[in-house]
Amino acid sequence: MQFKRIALVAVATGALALAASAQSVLKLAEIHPQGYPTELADEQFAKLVNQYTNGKYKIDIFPGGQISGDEKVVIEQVKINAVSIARVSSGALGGFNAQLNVFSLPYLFDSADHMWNFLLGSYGQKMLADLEPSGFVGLCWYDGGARSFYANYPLNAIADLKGKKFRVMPNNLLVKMVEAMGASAVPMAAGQVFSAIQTGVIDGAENNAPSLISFNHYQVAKYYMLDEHLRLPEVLFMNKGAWAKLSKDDQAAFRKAAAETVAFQRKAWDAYVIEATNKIKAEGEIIVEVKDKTPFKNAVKDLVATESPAFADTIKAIDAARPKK
Ligand code: BDP
Repeated sequence: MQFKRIALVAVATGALALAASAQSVLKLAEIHPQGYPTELADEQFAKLVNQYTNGKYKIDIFPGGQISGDEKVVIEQVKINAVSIARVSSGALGGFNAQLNVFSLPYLFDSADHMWNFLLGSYGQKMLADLEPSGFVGLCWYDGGARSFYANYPLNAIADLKGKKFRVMPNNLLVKMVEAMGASAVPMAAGQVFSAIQTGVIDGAENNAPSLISFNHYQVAKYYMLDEHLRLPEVLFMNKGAWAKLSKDDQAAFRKAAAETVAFQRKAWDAYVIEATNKIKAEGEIIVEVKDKTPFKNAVKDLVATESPAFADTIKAIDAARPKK
């Protein structure tokens, strides 16, 4: 009798251990804090993966730059599978997968619709698949809006950039872009920008309105000039080895989950851009609309002409995705 009970307990404990080991936990890195549109999409992705794999996979999100405030470091962590999944800017991932640098060409897309026509089309999806030689599996694109300059001194026109120092993501094309516009570029991790502006190491940076809030930059840079020089899509991607360990069914579940978060993120993004813009205005941010972007486009014309041939096929597909007027 006693023996039987022990045997039963042993069986039950074994089953529990099996259940525990059957659930795999994957880490996901996100530089933005909880509630930011990409972070909400990460959460949605985690929820759907769990649901579609019947609880087999749990994704633990590390938001707010907990893994690192430097996306280059985050990507290196994904490369060695210390973290299996991350959401980063294509501006940062371009350092590991050169085809993505096309997005670092200023004024590439006319609008968000143009960008999404391209990203959701066959070429945009192929670019995700082409992350593979870099050791990654591209899961989906997210919206990162348009990036514009902001500074701790008044910005009204391109001439105001002259001789000033602006932070860019560590990426050569972005350095050249800022230089073509007349300023000096200081490549730096996102996590260092707040104190660099505060201490006067740099005069400003460039980003979308939501990031002015998530990184608190609106507190140290009160002038924001909406020249909208870049649309850098965000990318959700995974370590290739971790992906290869998933069964075919689980891979399909991950893909389905990622695909379903895209519309969710875009909706959250559009709503948050308005909310973020209103919030920084209420906090005293001086926002200047740029009615005529021609001087900005002219300043980068030669740079775009020099750099474009390296992305000829992609640019052809981007031109073809331009919405008909
Ligand atoms: C934000 C992106 C974030 C980048 C950041 C940056 O969402 O992934 O790290 O820009 O400028 O717009 O580094």
